[in-house]
Formats: sequence, C-alpha cells, structure tokens
Amino acid sequence: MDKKPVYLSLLILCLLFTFSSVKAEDGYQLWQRYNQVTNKGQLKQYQQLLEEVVVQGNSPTLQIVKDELQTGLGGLLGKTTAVKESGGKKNVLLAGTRNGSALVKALGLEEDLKAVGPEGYLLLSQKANGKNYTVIAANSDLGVLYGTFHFLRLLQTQQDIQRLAVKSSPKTKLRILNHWDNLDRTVERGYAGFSLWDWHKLPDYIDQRYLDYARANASIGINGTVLTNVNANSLVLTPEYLKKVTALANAFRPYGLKVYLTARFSSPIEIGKLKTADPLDPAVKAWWQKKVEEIYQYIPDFGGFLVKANSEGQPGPQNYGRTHADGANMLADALSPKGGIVMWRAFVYDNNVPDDRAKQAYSEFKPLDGTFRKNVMVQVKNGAIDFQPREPFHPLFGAMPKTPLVMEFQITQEYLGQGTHLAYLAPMFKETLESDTYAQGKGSTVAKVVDGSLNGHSLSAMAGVANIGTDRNWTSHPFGQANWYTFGRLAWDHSLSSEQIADEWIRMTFSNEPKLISEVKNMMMGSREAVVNYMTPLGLHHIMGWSHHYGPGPWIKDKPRADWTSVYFHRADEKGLGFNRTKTGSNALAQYAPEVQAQWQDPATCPEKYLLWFHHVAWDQKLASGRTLWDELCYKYTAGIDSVKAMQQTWAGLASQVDPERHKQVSTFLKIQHDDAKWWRDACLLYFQTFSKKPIPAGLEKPEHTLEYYQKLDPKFVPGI
Ligand code: BDP
Repeated sequence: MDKKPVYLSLLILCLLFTFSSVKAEDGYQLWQRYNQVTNKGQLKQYQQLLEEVVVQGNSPTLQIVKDELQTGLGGLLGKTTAVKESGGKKNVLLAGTRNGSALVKALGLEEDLKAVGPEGYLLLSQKANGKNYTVIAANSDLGVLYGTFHFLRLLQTQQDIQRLAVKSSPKTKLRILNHWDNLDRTVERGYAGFSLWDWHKLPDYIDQRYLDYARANASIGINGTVLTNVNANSLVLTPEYLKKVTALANAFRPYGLKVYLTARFSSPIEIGKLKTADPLDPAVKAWWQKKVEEIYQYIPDFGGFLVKANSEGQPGPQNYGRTHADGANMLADALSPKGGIVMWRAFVYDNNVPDDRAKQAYSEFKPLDGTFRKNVMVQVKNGAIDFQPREPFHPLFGAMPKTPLVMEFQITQEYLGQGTHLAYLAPMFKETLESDTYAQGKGSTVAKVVDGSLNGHSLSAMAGVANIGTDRNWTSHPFGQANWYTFGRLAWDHSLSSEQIADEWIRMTFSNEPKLISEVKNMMMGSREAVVNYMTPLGLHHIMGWSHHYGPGPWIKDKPRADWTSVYFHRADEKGLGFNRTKTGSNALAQYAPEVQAQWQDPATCPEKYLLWFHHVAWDQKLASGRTLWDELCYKYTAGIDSVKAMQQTWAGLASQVDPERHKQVSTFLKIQHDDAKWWRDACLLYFQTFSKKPIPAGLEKPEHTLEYYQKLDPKFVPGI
C-alpha cells in the first residue's frame, strides 16, 4: 500500500493544528489560561511597564506570588519573565508588603494600606527615585497574592495599566465553598464527577488538583472551604480522617484557604461512645471540647463547624428537647478559645408537616435572635424553600438583626438543569442580594445584612454550595465555571454587576474578541431567565422530578411528606394555580416587613415573577401582557425554549472563535438543554391543562407526546443523589 496519502493527511492535520487560531483546550485551566495578549498596543504597554519584576520577601504564599507572576507574565507577554529580589531597570513591577519589602515601605502608602485591611491590596502606578513602579502592595502576603491575581486579570482582560489606582478589600469576611462531598467520594447534588478529595490516598498523596483548586479559589478571593457534606458523617472527626484533613489544610494554607468541617450532632454517640448527644449534658460538652482541642492540634488555623441539625432526618438538639441555640452555643463554646466559628444552618423543617414549609425557618429561628454566642452565624439559603430557579429573598434576612447571617447560595445547579444546562447564576445571586428587606427602612438590602454593615456585625460570610468535581473541566458544563467564578467575585464585592463579571470571565476563559464577548455575554445574561421560563415561570416552584430533581414532575403527590410533593406547592385546581401565602392563605407574607407585604399582597402590585409564589390566581385572570394566566403560562414556557434556540444559534456562529473541544461540548449540551426545555414545557402544560381545561393558544407549538408519556419517563441513576 502506498503510504504517501496517509503521511500527507497527517501533515495537513499537523499544520491545521499548528496554525489554527484556536488551540485545543479541555477547560482544565479555567479562567487562568494566560494566553498571549492579542491587542498589540496593550502588549507593547505591558512590555514597557513590566521591564522587570521584583518581589521582596519570602514565605510559601510569596513563593506562589512569584510563580504566578512568572507563569502569568510568561504567557501573557510571550517571553520568559524572571522574578527578582531587587532590580536596576527603570520600569518595574513591584509586589510586597510594607513589612516584608523595603522598596514597598519606601513608597509610603501607610494610610492607604491601613484602609484596605488584612486581605485587601493596592494596585498603583507610582514614580519614585526616577523609576516607574507598578505596585502590588498589601498588609499581608495573602493580600499580595490577591492583588497579584487582580493585576494579572487586568492583563488577561487587556486593560490599560498606565495609571493604576486600585484599592480593594473584601466586603464579606468569610467567603466559603461548601462541598457536599461524602467520604466515599460521591457528591450529593454534584454533577461533575466524584469528590476531589481522594481520602483513601490521603494523607500521603497530595494530588496536584488540590493545589490547582486552591489556586483557582485564591484567584477569586475564596478563603474557606467546608470539605464535607452537610448530611455529615462523624467519621471525619476521628483521628484517622483528621490526619487526612490536615494534609489538605497544609496544602491549602499558602493560598489562604481555611478548612472547615461539617459536624454531625450525634458524633459523641457514634464515635465517642456516649449515651447521649444532649447539648446540655456535661459529658457531651466535655467531649466536644476535647474533640475541638484535638482538631486544633492537627490544624492550628481550623475554621470551625458547619452544622445541619434537625432537618431532613439529621440529628440535632431538638432530639433532646433543646433549641437550635442550645446546640449551636455548645459547639461555639468549644470553638471560641481557638478562634473557631459555628455556621448553624437555618434550612430546617421538622417531622410535623407545617401549614407552609416556607414559614418554618423563620418560625424556628426568629425567636432565637439574640441568644446565640458571638462566634455563631446562622446560615440561611437565599430563599425560603430550596434553591429554586427563582425564589423571593428569605424572610430571615430581615428578621435577625442580632445574629450575623451567612448567605447560602447554591452554585451547583440542582434545580437548574444540573450538569448540562447553561444557566449563568450571577443575575440570580444579584437579585437576592439587591432585594430590599426594609428591616431598617428603605435601602436595607440583603447584601447589607450579609456583609454585616446594616446591623454592625464584624463577622460576615457568604457560602456557595460547590459545583466542582473530578471532571477534567471541573464543573461538567464549561459555563459552570462561570458560576464558581461569580460566587467568588460577588463574595468579595457584591456591588459588581452580572455583566461585568461575565465580561471578565469570558475574556479570560475564551477570548478578548469583541464579537465573541458581546454574543456570549448576551447568552449568559438571558440564560437564567430562560431556565425560569421553561421550568417554573411566574413564581411556580418545586415541581421537579422526584428525588433526582432533574426534569419536570408537577404531578408528584402522595409522598411521605406533603411538602415533598409538587401538588403541595403549585396547588393547581379547576379555579386556578399558585400558593396563597397572603392573609387568606398560609400568611407566610407576614414574615416580611410591612413595606414588602404591601407590595406583594395584592396580585395587581405583586411582581409577576413572584405571582404564583404568593397567590392562587384564576386561570382567566388577565396579567400585565393582557393575556390570561393560562395563556401567559403557555407563552412563558415557550419563550424559555425560544431562548435556548437563540443560544444554540449564537453559539453555532462562534465556531471559528472557540477551540473545537469546548465548542463541541457546549453545542452538545445546548442540544440537551433544548430537548429538556421542551420536555419541561410539554409535560407541565399538559399537566396544568388537565385543570385549566383550556387550549394552548393558536400559533404556539403543540406538545409532542401525551401527558401519560411524560409521566412514565423515569430517568435512572441521575448523578448527585
Ligand atoms: C436540598 C438537597 C439535599 C440537601 C438539602 C440541604 O436536595 O440534597 O441535603 O437541600 O440543603 O436542596 O440540606
């Protein structure tokens, strides 16, 4: 056989590969690709101003700074960049702290540095001793690292750096990922493979992934990680596992990432051989105290405990007739001498099904405000039900002024299409943060409650349930990376806009091409609303498939608890649709400030996005569009699919601007999303139609199958359960 044609095609392939403008990429590098700057003018500016790089001081964290600058500038500027201890050139990039760097100290900056606090930093263009300095200065090595990542981001996004005057410090003190990772490496509600923590090989083997994970977190300011699932296993508190946790803590420490664990309330019984876990029992208190001391011997900077108690079958103080405060305070007392904190979750619902599950957290926790120790924070989900595609803000944010509240967002898309739907979550997070609780009059936003400024708390925290796993690209969907990124950026600065965060992320993750940026941004900005429309428009909620939560299941009923069913939440009947939470219904609305109530209690003034959350509305009721509720529902569901179609078209048009591997994956996932959107629409409309008895408006596509067909669909082994 003549081999020439084979060689020839191989050669052509190689040439194609070499000269194609977009290299193959698998997404592992996240937003830290450091590709060479494409804007020639900017590149020239950077090369001139960064003639020499000087980092003074030595520590594991500063070593990371040096490595990052070397790698980052090497890639961005396309030439090897040595990092030096001192320099002689005229244009210098200088990084360090006042204490560790004589050159930084000589620049003054004392007042400015004071203002940015322990984790903040300055990025400045300064002239001194006849030199042009580009300065990354901070009070701590960690601040220098955060500043370094910010500086590199400016280059990655091709910004002008000639006259830098950046002062940045985090608005929220603790910025924490919550991993719902089990010790067997499955991840509850995880859709990106298995847990990153390879417990079996720990403590000996430190996977490079741990360091890459910590580095990615540091680049967006995340400074804490809860390693284990809220549905906790007490084994993690045994010496065998604590040694493994120590190895992770040691690996993460230079990146400023503190380790926290979930504490199973019944641990004193399970691993301590006690007869009780009653928080007021002296033996139980003593057990936890000893346990905490032991943990701190292993991990001197251990962050503390996250606790899910008396919720969904988890043990807790109520098993012994005690309150959440009794339980939280007992753990807090054990942690306080060491500087640790307790994050006690408010996601509770007890065994007696209440009249409205949405009311329960408030009913249980509001009376406890003011009774928690100083080192207890109460962790509250963004909304009162459970991470639905859209929820009004949780009423507790306006109701516990004496207690620092942790915002708990879900980054993993349990109810938003899991690992295959494109849903950019910044608009959702922002919607909650910008909501006004009116707790102290107009302008009492959830953001101000969370950052501690409204009620004068020095402790403040934001938590995000992670979407990260062993998938090569970390998050299953390439756009899932944007949600991890967003969480970190908003925890640092909740005033950033969704557009701005998307802009940065796109430039760093894909490219700085204007057409690509604007079109991808467009896709992202509309994507969450698209999900709301094809899943739960107009304030519908909790109508997903049983247990796995993937796909529609508005017909779910007759389960062990009424408030685990869909019919409990949508209340469809011949008259109409929606949950009446006003005075004539469950009156959950009474948990909000009068100003909020005034707006939401009347269906005419209630924003339509929350309409069916608070009201049971007649099928014939006219809405703002002039359509009846039924027709509007049909239009919204259809609009959801149309948005996905539009995303598919846009993405197809970007084929030449994105590397083939990521382009193909996103295209394929968009196809899945489109088919799922149709599944949601057809199933929900057919089901609700059995109550409304009305036709789907002329001009709208008819469902493809019968209701029975959709009711029989039963996906097996959906990940994340
Ligand atoms: C729900 C999840 C469940 C979690 C629970 C929680 O379905 O897996 O354990 O929240 O937050 O969203 O505790």
